[in-house]
Formats: sequence, structure tokens, C-alpha cells
Amino acid sequence: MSVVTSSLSNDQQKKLLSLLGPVTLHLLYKATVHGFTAADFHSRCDKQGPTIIVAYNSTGFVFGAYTTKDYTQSGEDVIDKKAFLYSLNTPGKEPLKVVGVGEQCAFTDGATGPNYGALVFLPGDTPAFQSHQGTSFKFDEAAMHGKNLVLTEFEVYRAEVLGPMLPKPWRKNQWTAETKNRLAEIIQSYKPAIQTVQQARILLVGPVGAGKSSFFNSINSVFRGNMTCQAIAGTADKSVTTQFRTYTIKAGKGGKALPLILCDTMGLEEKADAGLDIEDLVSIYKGHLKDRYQFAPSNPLQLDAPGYRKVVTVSDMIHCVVYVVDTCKASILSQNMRDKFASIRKKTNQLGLPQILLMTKVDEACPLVANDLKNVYQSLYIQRKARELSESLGIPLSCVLPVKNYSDELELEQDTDILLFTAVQQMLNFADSFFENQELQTEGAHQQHASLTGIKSPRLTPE
Ligand SMILES: Nc1nc2c(ncn2[C@@H]2O[C@H](COP(=O)(O)OP(=O)(O)OP(=O)(O)O)[C@@H](O)[C@H]2O)c(=O)[nH]1
Ligand SMILES: [Mg+2]
Repeated sequence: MSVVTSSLSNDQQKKLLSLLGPVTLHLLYKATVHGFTAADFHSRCDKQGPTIIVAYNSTGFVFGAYTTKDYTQSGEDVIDKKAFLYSLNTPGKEPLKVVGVGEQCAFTDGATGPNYGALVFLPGDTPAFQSHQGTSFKFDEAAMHGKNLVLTEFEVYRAEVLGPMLPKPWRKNQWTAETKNRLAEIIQSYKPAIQTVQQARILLVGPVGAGKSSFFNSINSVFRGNMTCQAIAGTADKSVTTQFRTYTIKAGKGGKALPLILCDTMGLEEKADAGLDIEDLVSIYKGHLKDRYQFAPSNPLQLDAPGYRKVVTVSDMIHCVVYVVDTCKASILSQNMRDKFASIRKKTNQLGLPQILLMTKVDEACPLVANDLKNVYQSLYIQRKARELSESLGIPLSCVLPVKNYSDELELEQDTDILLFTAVQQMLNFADSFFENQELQTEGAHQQHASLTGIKSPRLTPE
């Protein structure tokens, strides 16, 4: 598991904060990890609100630019009276702050690296910057960066103003041990609304790195009572999960199987022939894919392949689809990804499958929530992201569930468990809607048969 860490020293961080006021810095992008290209920068930093660039050169200068405006690649010149350039220069000295000249443009919002006129970062996708006195910012080049134009690192942070908290939470929740125990009991004693089905099958679908495998690991850990990592989770450009996996969860080590199966899939990718294939997804929905099926993007499963289950029952089908999305990426879901979601939703609706949207990484998205998970329904930022995702993916807000997965913790934590259990309880309720629809369909077929033939047919089982 790779964790992306800031290159700022404590002293440098303090200096930056002295320039910014009461904000929390959230590292969005680090060029030595994510790439020194304009595309890498935009994929992580567009539409993030106030951000600060921190550039490092080999002479030891740490400098950059702050703006309160979004990068959107509009091609327009952006005016931002609060924008400034800065340099932290030598230890112990006051940082240098250069504010803009009058109403001049702060930066040109193009598809290139950030372009502040006087400082242009990542020109031609190289680890470098250009420096020339612009019309907006005037400074002494030696003091700003020592005239060394080679970058050793380039980071961008979202500068989130602390607060505001909503006066009232947008969803009610009791963060108590009783709540946790009650939810655990509801989940363990759940019985699918169809007699022939023992376990509700819940499918996790979402972009690469959204936290699908971690969600299973987290639920598994909570029921086991200690951290587990049965599903491989981690960070990579391509999906870490490459097999279709169906996981049964047990209450305690060697305990009874819970009445639910979590199904983990390969991540969705933007390109048409990469990541989870929509045809494979439909095969999963209908119950045709066996556990450990090795996904082969651009080569969907054939009817005669060994991983294909020909005869399926309602137990093999998916009963609830959960779209998993990283809250931090809510604003930067690309058009390609939204289109992919739209075509998946169309297929999913056609099959009458209930759908839920799981917003993961709420701790990474909002510092108020990172400080205390109980703030999850009171953070204005999380509420905004929930609304944004609900609108862009077409899922009702009532079906949007924020969670924090276990990622680097060693101990279980009550508030995290409560949020995870709340999500599972909702998934089981939704699976019941599917079962009830199946029953209605079966009864409809039963009645239709009787009215066509005049003969009362034996009651059809859903299988
Ligand atoms: N802080 C935090 N990190 C998380 C959370 N959920 C997942 N992560 C981290 O995000 C990274 C990706 O998580 P995975 O569970 O592997 O994501 P995935 O959706 O299974 O990804 P693919 O299998 O590659 O499609 C891992 O490093 C996790 O530790 C969360 O809620 N909070
Ligand atoms: Mg995975």
C-alpha cells in the first residue's frame, strides 16, 4: 500500500499556514508520484476550490502560488484578488509574499501546467518552470527561486478553510455502543425475503482505487473483531483487483456465515476497452460469473468459457448494486467516467436492480471528519459532495451513503464500525426490494399461466 506524503518540513508547513490563515492543507498531487505532466496535474487538481502550489528546486528553494479559484481548463484568464506567489526561502526567515498588481489576471486557466504568467510550471510536461516578469506579479527572481529552474518536486494542496459545520446534521445518527450492537444484530439476523435464497449478494462497482476491496476488508474486520486484509487493496494506475471475487463473511473466527455475500470487481477505467467490461458486468448481475473469474478487459466472457455458470438460480444473481466512489474525486469525475456510469445504470435499471452509492474516504476528503468521524453528517463539504455525486450519477440523495474504510489503522473504532454497519443495513434493505419484485414477477407469471390455460399451474419457484 503506497501512502503519498508531503515533502514539506514542519517549519515550512508553519510558514505556509502563516500565509494562508486558518486552513487545513490536503495533499492532492505530488509530481514524483503522479507524474510531471499537465494532464496528471489537472486530473487531480481541477475543481478543487482554493489550492496552493508548492514547488521545490535543487537549490533548496520552496516556492509557489496560491489561488482561491478553480482550475477548469477553460482557456480563460482568471482574476483572483486573493491569489499570491510566495517563497519560503531560508530557514528562520519570514516568507516572501508577492500579491498581484491591481485587477490583472492571476493565472491563465489552460490545459497546460499552471500558468501564473511570471511563473509557468511544467512547461512541455517537464520537471521545470519558466520565470519571467509578468504583468500581474513582480518579484526578485533570486529571492523567489535562486534562478534555478529545475524542479525536484512539485506538489499541490487543497487549502480547506476550517468550518463551516452545518447547524444540524443532514442525517440522524446515534454514535453509541448500543447503535453498533443493534446494527450488528440486525445484519446477523437478516433473512432474505425469498425462502430459497440464504444470502443477499451485493456487488461493489466503481473506478480504480475507489475503495471497493477495502470496503469488504473493513466489513470483514468488524465482524472478525480484528483487522483483516483478505482482499488485496492498494494504489496503482490499473485496477489492483483483477478477479471477480465473492466473499462470505463470518461472525468471529470460524463463526457462522453472515446472510450476505460481498462481490468485488475490477475497477472501472475511463477508456472503453480497459477495466471492468459492461458485458461482464451484465453476466455478473445475472449470476453467470463464478468466483475467481479472471477479468480480461476487451475480451468479455464467452458462453462456453470455464468461468461461465450456465444454469443460474436467484441465489447466484446480484441483489443489490453498490457504486463505490472516492469522495475526494467527486468533483473531478471525468465525462468518460460519467458516461460509463450512465450506461451501467441503464443496464442495471433494465434488470430492476436496486442501487446505492457509497462515498468512501470521507476522512481524506474533509479534515473535520478526519478529526472526528461523528462530524460526517455535519460537514458542509461532505454534504456538498453527496449532492454533487447524487446529481452527476443520477442516484437519489437518500441512496448516497458516506463511509470511511479501514486503511492504515491497527485497531477497530466504534464510529467507523457504525458508519460501515449503517451502509450494510441499507444494502440489505435494498436487496429485499429486489426479492419482493421477484416474488411479484413470479406471482404475475403464475396468474398469467392460469388465465391463459384455465388450469391452475403449480406455484413457480423463483428459480
Ligand atoms: N483514508 C482512506 N483510505 C482509503 C479508504 N478506502 C480505501 N482507501 C485506500 O485507497 C486505496 C485503494 O483502495 P482499494 O480498496 O484497493 O480500492 P479498489 O476500489 O478495490 O481499487 P481497484 O481494485 O484497483 O479497482 C488503498 O490504499 C486504501 O487503503 C477510506 O475510506 N479512507
Ligand atoms: Mg480492489
